[in-house]
Formats: sequence, structure tokens, C-alpha cells
Amino acid sequence: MKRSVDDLAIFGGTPEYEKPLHIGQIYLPEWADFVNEFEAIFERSYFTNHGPLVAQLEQQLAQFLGVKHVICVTNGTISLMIAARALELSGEVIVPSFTFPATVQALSWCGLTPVFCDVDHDTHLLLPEKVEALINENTCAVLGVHLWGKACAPAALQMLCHKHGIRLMYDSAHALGCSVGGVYMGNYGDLESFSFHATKVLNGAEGGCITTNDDDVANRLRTIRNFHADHTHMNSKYRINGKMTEAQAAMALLGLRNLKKNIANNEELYSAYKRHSSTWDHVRMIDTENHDDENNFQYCVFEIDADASSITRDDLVTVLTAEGVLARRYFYPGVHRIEPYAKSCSPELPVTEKLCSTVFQLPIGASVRTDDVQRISDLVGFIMRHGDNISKKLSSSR
Ligand code: T4K
Repeated sequence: MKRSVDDLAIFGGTPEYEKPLHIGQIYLPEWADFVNEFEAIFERSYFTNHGPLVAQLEQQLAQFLGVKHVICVTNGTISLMIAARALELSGEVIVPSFTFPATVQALSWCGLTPVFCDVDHDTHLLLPEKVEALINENTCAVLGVHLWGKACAPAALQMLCHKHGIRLMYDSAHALGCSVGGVYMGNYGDLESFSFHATKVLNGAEGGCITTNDDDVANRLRTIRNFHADHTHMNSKYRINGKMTEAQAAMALLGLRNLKKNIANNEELYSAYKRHSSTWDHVRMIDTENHDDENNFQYCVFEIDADASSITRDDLVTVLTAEGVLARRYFYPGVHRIEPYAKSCSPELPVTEKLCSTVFQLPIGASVRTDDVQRISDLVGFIMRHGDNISKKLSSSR
């Protein structure tokens, strides 16, 4: 418990956590189950190229999500690249800048031009009316992001894309196990792309998948995922090695067994943050619930009131990091501010600009307990109460 500002680790005090707490989910399977699965892989001596575990994972995910096709791939970035190729996109794609760079970089790898669209201040999601204002004769698709597991206007965007004869794809890296209208994400647009990175709620170490209810799109996805002719008997101008390994599939299958339990753990932590954060000065917690529906609570997201607070978001993150609370600035800077996009475009994105300087995430996932949330909350509350003094001390030490 900090009694004075001098007790903060950044000013020479003892850090709150010796072993840092981080944002990543890092849910692990039982060691014995992991060993069993890997012994079986060694016995089969079959490590990749659409092995039995990948087939099992695709079938189990399809059943869980209620979607016709699941195509497992190497990671969530390759997944987006294969997805864009499968939809045979060419021209401009409307996409938020307030996202992880991979969303946009995948488009660039496919020779597509990202057109950045601003997001809603409260939900951080694309707004269909802002999207529509950017559609022109060069637009071939909208790439929506179900950020923080919240549904990005699937019905409205679908109608809009249909009206303009363009494709709709989703980056659903945050949205495994999230639903809207009783339907799991994975069933919207022409296709959706997921990530099974270690920091995600389903941990394949790396990995991802694309989901679709369209047979033709599924066939093209399977063709592009593999570099030479295979059972899809289809030709494609672009192909790549995007295959998931048996090791990744083994991890993800074990994770899938515990998915509901891990999500329940996240939800408990999210609720604890919700209770405690209401007492902090000048910080609000972003509501990432899909009310009446499911969320995976993969991220706990906060926004600092930059006008009222005497400490900046960046200083808050620096002070927390020194305490071993590895808060993150997802997403900073906005993708439109990084190369190569910064050089080629200067879109008007006032909400994105603001969010990039005010939003931060606090630790959640396997390594965090509810009493950690209490400790982190006491710390954030303390820092916000003494923001003025801390800021002055930080400035004089720079
Ligand atoms: N679309 C969206 C919307 C995304 O958020 C992402 C990825 C993608 C697409 C692309 O999907 P992938 O190609 O990655 O499958 C992390 C993750 O690496 C990335 O997957 C994720 N989004 C992004 C939001 O976060 P970094 O560069 O911030 O990761 P890093 O290494 O700083 O890790 C975050 C924290 O987790 C650290 O404090 C350390 C901890 N950690 C990390 C790893 C990898 C661990 O404790 N153990 C680990 O194994 O991107």
C-alpha cells in the first residue's frame, strides 16, 4: 500500500509486483494433457499439412460457433491476408485506424489501399454512416473489427455492403466466443478472421482461423492456404503457406476444452474492475459487454479524461509499469500515423486521435486474481488522486 508519492517504484519505492502482471491472456492447458497430446504427435510422426488435430479443431470450432466452414491457419495476420485474397479484392478497403496494425498491414500485403474511417467514441467501433460516407467507385470492401469482442454493427454493415455491391469481412481477433442476437461472431459478413495468439482467449501459441458460411469462399480459402494443388482442385493466382501445425492445433484443442471456464474467469475479473474503477478520479471503464449476449472479456479497457486529469495516460502507464503492472496503450499510435500510411494519407479522424492518447488496458487473464484487481485498483486510485504531484515530479526528473 502506497502512503506517499515517494513510495511509488518510479521514484525509488518498492514495486507493487516483483513478477509483473501483463495484459496477455496466456491460458495454459494442464501439463499432463499437453504431454499426452505431444506424445501422440510424436508417435504419429505427422506434424503439419492438414493433420488429424487440425481437422479435429476445424470440426469442433465449426460446431461451437454454429458456422459451416472453419479454415485453420498459421496466425491472425496471415488469416486476414488469405481472406482478402479469397474475396478477390482489388482497390480500396474501408477500415478503422483504431486497431492493431496487423488489420491494415494484411491489406497492404495484398496490394489493397486502406481508407481509414473514424470510430464511435463510446464503443470504439466503426459507425455505418461514417463508413457509407467513404464509399466510392474504387471501394471493394469494408473490413470491420469486432474490437474488444463487441459486435461491429453486423446487420447494418451487411445491408450497406449489399446496397453498394461490396464485400464485408471482419477482423474478429478479439471476438472468439462473443455473440450478438444469440449468434456467435464467425457467422457475419462474407467471412471472419480469428487469432489464437498466446495473448488471446484461445491459445494456440500462434494460430488463427477463417470462418464462412459460403461454400465457394471456403473452397478458395482452402486453396490459397496451401502452396500447391490439393483436394480443392481449384486454381488461384495467389497461394501461400498458411497451414496450421499439429502442435498449434493440439494447444488450441486443449484450450477449447477450457474456453468457457477461462471466459468465466475473465468475466469475474472484468466485474471486479467495474466495481473498483467507479471510485477512480477521471478514468472511465469502457463497457465491452454484448448485453444479453456473450463476450470473452479478453481486454479490460479504460479511458482517461485528458481535460480533467492532471496526469496523462502515458505517465499513468509509465508509473504502473514501474510497479510491475504492465498496462498497455492499445492502440498507440493510430495505424494512420505509422509508416507507410502516415506518408500517404492524412485522414480526418478526431475520435481515433483522441482515443489513441487516452485509452489504456489493465492486466486480465490467467495470471491475474481478483485480489490483484483490488491491488491494481488501489494503485490506480492512488495515482489518480495524486496525479498533480506525480506529474510535477516526473517532469522535474526528465
Ligand atoms: N487483428 C487484431 C485486432 C489484433 O489484435 C491482432 C493481434 C491481429 C489482428 C493479428 O493476430 P496475430 O497475427 O497476432 O495472430 C499482442 C499480440 O501479439 C497480438 O496477437 C495482439 N493482436 C495484440 C493486441 O497484442 P504485442 O506486440 O503488444 O505483444 P507483446 O509481445 O507485447 O505481448 C503483450 C503482453 O503479453 C506482454 O506484456 C507480454 C505478455 N506475453 C506475451 C507473449 C507472446 C506473455 O506473457 N507470454 C507470451 O507468450 O501484440
